[in-house]
Amino acid sequence: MRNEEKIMEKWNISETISWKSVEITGGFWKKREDTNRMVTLPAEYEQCRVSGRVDSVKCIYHPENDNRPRKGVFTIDGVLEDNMAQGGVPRPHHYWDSDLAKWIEGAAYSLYHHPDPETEEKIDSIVEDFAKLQMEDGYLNTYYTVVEPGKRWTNVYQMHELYCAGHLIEAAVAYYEATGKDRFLKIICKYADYIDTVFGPEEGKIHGYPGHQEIELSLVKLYRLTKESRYLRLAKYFLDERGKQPYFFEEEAKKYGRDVEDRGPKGILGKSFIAKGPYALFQSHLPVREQDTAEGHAVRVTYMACAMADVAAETRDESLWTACSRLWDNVTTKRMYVTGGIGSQDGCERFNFDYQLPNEEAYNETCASIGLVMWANRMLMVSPDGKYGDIMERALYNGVISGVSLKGDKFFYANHLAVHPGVFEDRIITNPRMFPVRQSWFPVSCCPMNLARLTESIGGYVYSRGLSPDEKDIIYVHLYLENSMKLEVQGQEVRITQKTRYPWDGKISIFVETDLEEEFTIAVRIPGWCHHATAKAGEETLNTQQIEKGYLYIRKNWNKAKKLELDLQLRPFLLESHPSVRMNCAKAAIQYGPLVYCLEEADNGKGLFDIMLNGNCSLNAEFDETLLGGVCVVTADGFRRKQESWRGQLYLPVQEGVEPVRIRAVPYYSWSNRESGEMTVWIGYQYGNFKSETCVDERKAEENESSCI
Ligand code: FUB
Ligand code: ZN
Repeated sequence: MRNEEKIMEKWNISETISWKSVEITGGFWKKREDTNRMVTLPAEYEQCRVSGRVDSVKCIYHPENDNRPRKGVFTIDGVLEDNMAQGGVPRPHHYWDSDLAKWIEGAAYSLYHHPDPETEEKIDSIVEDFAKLQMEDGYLNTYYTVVEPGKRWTNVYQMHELYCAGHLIEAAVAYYEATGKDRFLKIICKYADYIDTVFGPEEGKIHGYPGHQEIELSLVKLYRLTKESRYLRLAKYFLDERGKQPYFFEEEAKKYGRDVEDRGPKGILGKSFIAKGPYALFQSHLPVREQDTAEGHAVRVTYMACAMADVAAETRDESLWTACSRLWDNVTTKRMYVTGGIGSQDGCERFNFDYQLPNEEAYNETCASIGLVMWANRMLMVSPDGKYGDIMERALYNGVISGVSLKGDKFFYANHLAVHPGVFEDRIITNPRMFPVRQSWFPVSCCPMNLARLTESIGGYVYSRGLSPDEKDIIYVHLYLENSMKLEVQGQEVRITQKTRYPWDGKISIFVETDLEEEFTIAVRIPGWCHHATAKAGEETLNTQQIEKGYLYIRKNWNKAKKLELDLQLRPFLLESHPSVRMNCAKAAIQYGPLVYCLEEADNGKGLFDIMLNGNCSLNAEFDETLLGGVCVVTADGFRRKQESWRGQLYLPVQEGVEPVRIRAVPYYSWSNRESGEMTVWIGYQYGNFKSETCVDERKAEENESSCI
């Protein structure tokens, strides 16, 4: 066997089954998709219109007519708020193009299964504005055309030109795939071709890379669509160039006379802000292949890792894949919340050191969890391993969809794991993206649009197709949701339909319709949380012990078997954190299937942080269709200290004595859809047993008073 064949043999790459082939037909995700299409996307468009984003592409802003103050180069929430408040023509922000692009992308996905001329017209009109905005040479960026003309590529470090370009590319690919119309795609290819003439290893080009990753993964998408190898080459170049010395960001700053130590208006940016090395905030402290911990801005890490996995898959690049897997392991075993939230630190929206996962202050940008889902999906394509599928599902059902209200028009940017409204009322948390209740919009509104595009393309995360060693098809099922999917296997049509009430019920029926008489494999993910699963193919009961890396492989003539029935036993259970997560010591969280639960004041009254469960408590799950759009409520017997027995004291000697309470927990994603109040995911937990009888009432008041601290 030749060497390269040996290397190829190691790779077991699958291909995604496009969102186009998968129609969501009912259940949990149909509701979400419908709300997304009918409420979220229109609400977001309206916000983009009112805030000036839609019109910004029309070039109606003229700097010479604008006397409003500028607040430094790195202008975020404050400047955007001023922009809105002061009236006049809004000054386009340097990443508004990306907001519009993400909206177009989400809306484009919706058009395929739900054609809607009005939405299509809105997209076409923005596309026409972009067409007019585009320069002769292909350059396309609103900010640098109307706000700072003549300064393109002078601050690739901070000003998001390549980031915006990446989102435009993703939008154009989606719109082309959804409608077959190629106008936007042609505009975007011209831009990508131009970018390829500007950046690269050749003499005379900029030897640089973006401050905010995104273009890399989008270039791989464009390559996969067009088969133009220069797009893949450029994606790889951006990855390879990152972290080389001398640092590009420093060279660029020097070239344009900026202070390399400038930390921006909030004092949190700059070369040396985090300890891991220069530019670690932007994952540029080391070449990507040498990075072994996830440092800095969380969304950037995920987008970079998506591209690393994609490029590794396309080019069979082992060291890139190894580095990507190392980052994955670091994030998911040491730096991720139980909800799949990542990036615990609000300053710079970044990762913290291992196990630093505070609950009230948790930042957990919705976009970062979305990035984690995208990353997990790409990991699955390179290596079908349930550890990726499990995290994809965890993030999706918890940290991602918590980002939008059940009605679809309010959003979380930061996703806390515990909330006490007083912390916000007293302005202890003042970050303009952190709130105790969902908001209609944010000056920086990356998250709402990101959520919309993910929800609308959820079908693309359900399946993939791989090959067995004897070259027979394997259809992987990564997610369980009601849908109908069509594909070709060995030249014949196969339709796969899922029927299920998942995540409320673990029974999943997968119907296979085909005339194909040859065997092929369906591989279903048995989630890591599932301790007991049964499966039947046709009438044959399968051995669910024979799981390979989280998947049960079932090879059959599916024309004969016709149906696969899976029963993933769902029961609520308690889980704890690694002992090094000090914030969660002596605490447990409730999980039911893929859903993480929380306590809300609306169900349990005030003082959630004093509630305790113990090892003997039995958890009960019951579906309540009238609550929060229909959810399983988990109840259990717990304990809490009696507030009234404290008689105005702050500290008292420890006493055994608590009152019993019946706790009611709801899925984390559904919290904050009723009156505002306290919330906690982690609940006090006693490993031993309490004496359940209350005894505080029997204490003598004098005793209390004499011994209080
Ligand atoms: O900078 C562009 C986007 O806005 C980032 O991905 C988010 O974290 C927010 O800063
Ligand atoms: Zn965001």
